[in-house]
Amino acid sequence: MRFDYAPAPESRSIVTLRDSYGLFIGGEFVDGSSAFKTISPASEEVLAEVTHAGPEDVDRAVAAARQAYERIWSAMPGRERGKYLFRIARLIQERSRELAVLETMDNGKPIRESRDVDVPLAAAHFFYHAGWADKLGYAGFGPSPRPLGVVGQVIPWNFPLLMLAWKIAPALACGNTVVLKPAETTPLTALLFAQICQQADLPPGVVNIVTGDGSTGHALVSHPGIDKVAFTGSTEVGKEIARVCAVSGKRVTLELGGKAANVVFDDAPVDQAVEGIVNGIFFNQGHVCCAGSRLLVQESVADEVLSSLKRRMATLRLGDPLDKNTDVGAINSRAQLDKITELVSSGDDEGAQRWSAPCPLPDRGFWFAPTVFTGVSQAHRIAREEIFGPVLSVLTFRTPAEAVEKANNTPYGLSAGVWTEKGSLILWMASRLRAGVVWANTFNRFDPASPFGGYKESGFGREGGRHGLEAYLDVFGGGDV
Ligand code: TAP
Repeated sequence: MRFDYAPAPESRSIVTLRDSYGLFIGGEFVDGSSAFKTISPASEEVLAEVTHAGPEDVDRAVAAARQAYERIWSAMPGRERGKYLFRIARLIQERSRELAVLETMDNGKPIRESRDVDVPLAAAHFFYHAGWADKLGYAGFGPSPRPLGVVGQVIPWNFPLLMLAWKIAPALACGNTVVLKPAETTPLTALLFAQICQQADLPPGVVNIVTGDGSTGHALVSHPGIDKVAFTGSTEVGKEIARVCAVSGKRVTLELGGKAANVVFDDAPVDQAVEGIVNGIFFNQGHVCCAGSRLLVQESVADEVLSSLKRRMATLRLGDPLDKNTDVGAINSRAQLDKITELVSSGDDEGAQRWSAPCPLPDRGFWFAPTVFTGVSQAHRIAREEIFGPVLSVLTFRTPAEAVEKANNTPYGLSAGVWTEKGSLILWMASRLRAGVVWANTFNRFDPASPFGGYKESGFGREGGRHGLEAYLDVFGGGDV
């Protein structure tokens, strides 16, 4: 029997959108050189006009961050810094509904995900790092590790507020000040976060937000007044940033792309594994760096797993991201939709078999149905390149050794999943998979206390946990350690 869901839209009334937003520099919203529009990817409606920061605006932001670093923040006792972080965390919680609705409007992700994942995790990152602010001397980096200075941070559009929290919380806890550039298509929650900084009475200049496109990001990472660059985004741009920062003396951490293998053995409980596969690739429309975009399934259970998977995919509800029943929201931009479409056509051309969930797509906005490819070989582009969309490539294997070889046959190394009842096999696999995170019988689990980061072309440096603090501290003897 089929049950239809009545629409359950979350109200937009909690969000007060301004017509236009300035740059957040020195604790105030200020005008910049030019402007661009940010739209809802689900409806293509213009949401607001946002300022494009040029090099002179970035210069102003870096100067404000430097002043705040030297006059206030670096000298403030950790205990006091921690109070500001706690206050920000509490404000994120208090304004969580507003943040979730705004994130969904600007990004296109289902409200269920922004409400239950993005915003609570963003608050958790501030709470967690608030706890570290006065305990840095006990983190294993010497008795009194020093901050680095002014940090330039550039983030992508897939988890706008959460990536901001991953960047800003540890930087501030360690005594640095920041200039952050959100992605061009998703600036609005960063600008609401700027209002939260005002509400928390954060000293002016400790956090600065410069909106714009890749040229703003370039102006920021190449600015001589920056001591450290923290970047999350594509491997292509990460490589360019590494070149720009080479021999500049800047510290750099890069969190880049991925092409994770989700490995299902024949003893795994099929229903549980299918939920994990669906969560691994269709969560956030597959716009996830650590998405389980390559399913490696043991040959003896491949047919059973695939037919269960298709049955489950057919029940996914795609549509209005503000509807609380929606599982799959909008693709974030026309450009991303074009990229997904092009890679999917390459899968057709190279001979893989495509199957898409039979869900109707809305007329307006950017949409792509959850899709699975079988008959995929390791040479196919859909098995090698990051699609960053709701598209799964399925390969099979016979032995654990073959699974490891295929899983590691990628230039990336961000994450992997293993599904089996045998603990010994999990440990055997985890020690051989070249991936920063290996999930066992689950997928896409995040915790601020757990370090996250990649091998190979997925970047270097870790975010989160005690390890993540190292990226924001002078642990190599430049300070009074
Ligand atoms: P990118 O195109 O690399 O953009 C990331 C950020 O860099 C955006 O703010 C972008 O600005 C900016 N940017 C573009 N060109 C730049 C340049 N030359 N110099 C400095 N900054 C520049 O990535 P994306 O498409 O937004 O995000 C998707 C990618 O992020 C995927 O590859 C995904 O795997 C990766 N990602 C990785 C992680 C981790 S933790 N490893 C987490 C999330 C996402 P505009 O937006 O204005 O172009």
